[in-house]
Formats: sequence, structure tokens, C-alpha cells
Amino acid sequence: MAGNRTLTIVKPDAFGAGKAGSIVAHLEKAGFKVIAARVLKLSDAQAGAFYEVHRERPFFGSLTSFMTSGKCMPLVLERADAVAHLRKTIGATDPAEAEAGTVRKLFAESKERNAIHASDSDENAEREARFFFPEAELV
Ligand code: FUP
Repeated sequence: MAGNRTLTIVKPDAFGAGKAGSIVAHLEKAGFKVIAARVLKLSDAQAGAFYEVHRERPFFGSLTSFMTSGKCMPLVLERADAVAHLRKTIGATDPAEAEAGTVRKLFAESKERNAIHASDSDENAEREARFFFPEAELV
């Protein structure tokens, strides 16, 4: 994805509360273009595979049960310096620590129910985009 794309997910807390439209509008105002989008309810196996890196962490069970609790909306986004810019736009993992004006400060409930995911590297952005979207939808 050559450094200009990243993967985000509007998580079940925000999607279920009807905040997806406002969050996508916020991301578009921050300069991101939507390349691909879908709405789905993750299975336990999908949530476990997506968060495989956290499998041994104490919060893994709670995180996967939250992520499978309702529909979510993954999107591939494009703009210059996409990964770093999206991380800045969404704010710290815990909304209590997120800067004013960030997606998590505006829309998240807690460190776990934190409204949005964003890839943390170009390598993970590529892996996570392919997790949700076939090649043909990423043109
Ligand atoms: P982030 O990259 O900001 O989404 O945060 P991490 O990759 O560190 O964590 C992934 C997800 O695990 C977070 F979005 C929320 C959840 N999490 C918890 O529920 N508790 C924790 O103590 C840390 C992370």
C-alpha cells in the first residue's frame, strides 16, 4: 500500500450507537479518502486472528468478546503519511488520555470500548487490509 493507505475499524460500541457516519465524516475532514468499506459482525475466530498479537495479554478475552458483540465497519483509507496521520487523528488508546478533537476523545467510552482501530505500521496496514478486503476492492 506504499505508505499512503491504512486500515481502520469503527468498533461495535461506536457502530451500534449510530456514530459511524460522524466518524467517517471526521476522517474525511482530516483528509482521508475511503478506498473500501464493509459492515460485518466478526466471529470469535476472526476477532482472535485479528488481535493474535494480544493473545497472551490479560485483556484478550474481554477485547475479543467486545469486538464480536455487534457489527463493526472496517475501511481502507488513503492520504499522505496515512498510518501516522490516522494514529494522530484517533488519539490515545484510552479516551481519558486522548487529545481534544481526536476521534477517541469525541466518540469513545473507555480504553476497551474505544470506538476505533487504526493500523500501527505500513506492514500491519497491508496485512489488516487484506484480512477484510479482496485485492479487487483495493484498487
Ligand atoms: P491501539 O493501537 O491504540 O488500538 O491499542 P493497542 O494495540 O495497545 O490495543 C489494542 C486494543 O486492545 C485497544 F484498542 C483496546 C484494547 N486494550 C484494552 O482493552 N486494554 C488494555 O489495557 C490495552 C488495550
